[in-house]
Amino acid sequence: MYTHMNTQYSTVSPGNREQLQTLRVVNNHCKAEIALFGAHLLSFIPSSDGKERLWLSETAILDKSKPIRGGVPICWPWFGGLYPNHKANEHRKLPAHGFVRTQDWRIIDIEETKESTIITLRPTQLGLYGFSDNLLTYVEFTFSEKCSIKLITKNHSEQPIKITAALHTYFNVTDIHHTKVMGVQGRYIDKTRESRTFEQLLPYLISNETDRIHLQDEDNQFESIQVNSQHDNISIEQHGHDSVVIWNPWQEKSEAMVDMQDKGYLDMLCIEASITQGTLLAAQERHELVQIIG
Ligand code: TA6
Repeated sequence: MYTHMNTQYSTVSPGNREQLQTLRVVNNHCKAEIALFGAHLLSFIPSSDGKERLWLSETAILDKSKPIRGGVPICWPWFGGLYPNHKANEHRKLPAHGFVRTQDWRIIDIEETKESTIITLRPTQLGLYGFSDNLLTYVEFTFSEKCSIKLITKNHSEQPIKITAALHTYFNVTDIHHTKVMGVQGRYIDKTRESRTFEQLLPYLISNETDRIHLQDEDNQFESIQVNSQHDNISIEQHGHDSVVIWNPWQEKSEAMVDMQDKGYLDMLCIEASITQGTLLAAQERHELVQIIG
C-alpha cells in the first residue's frame, strides 16, 4: 500500500521537462526529485542548510532521447565501455554506461514514515544486449537528512554473471578552482593519459580535464569522502564499490557537449561510486552498490 503524503507524482514539470514524469518528495528533512526515466535523481536539498547537492546541466536534454546530463545517472549492467558479459560484446553498438539510464522505471513501493521517505523503482526492460533477463536490478532511494541511493543487483539465473556499474553522481560545487576532495588517494588509472596508472597527489585539487578511476585497495577504501568548495561542503559515503571515479570534462569538452553549457565544468564534479573492475555474482547472489549523500 502506498501512502503519498510527502510524495507527489507529476507528469508535467516546469521548464523543458514536459516529457519527463517525476516523483517529488517534500518531507521533514529534505526535498528531492526523481525522474522515472533512468530512475534518475535530479535534485536533493536537505532542509538543514537548504543547499542543492546535485548539479543538473542547464542544457540537459529532458525529452528521453538521451541520458540526462547531471543528477545521478545509473550505469548498469556495465560502466563506460567495459562490457563484462561476453554475449554483450557480440552487439556492435553498445550504449555507454549500460541500458537502464535511457528507459523508464516503474514504481515498486513508496514508504513514508516520520524519519524518511523510501522509494523503490525497477526498470521496465531487462535482458537487453545479451544479458540474462534473470539479472535483475532495483534502486532504493531513502530521503531523510541524507539521501541514500542503493542499487541492488540480483542474479536470479543459474549462471554466474559479471557486472560493472556506477552511481555517476554530478555534485554542485561553488567553484571548481577552489574545490578539494578528501578521502581519495593512492593509485589511479588516468583515462586522459592512455589509461596509465599514477599516484594521486594531495591535496586533491582539480585544475584540468579529470577522468580518473581510483582503485580500492587495503589502504584506500573510499568509504567516506568529503568535498569542500567555498560555500559547499558535501559528505559522501559509499559501499559495495571497487573504485571511485572522478570526472570533470573541463572547458574544451564542456563546449563540445550539446547538453552541457560552455562553462558548466566550473561548478560541477562527478564523484562516482563505481564497480569498474567487475563483480562476479554467483547464481542467486545479490549485490548492493550504495552512495549516501549528505
Ligand atoms: O565516468 C566518467 C565517464 O565515463 C567519462 O569518461 C565521461 O565520458 C563521462 O563518464 C560521461 O559519459 P556520458 O556517456 O554520460 O557522456
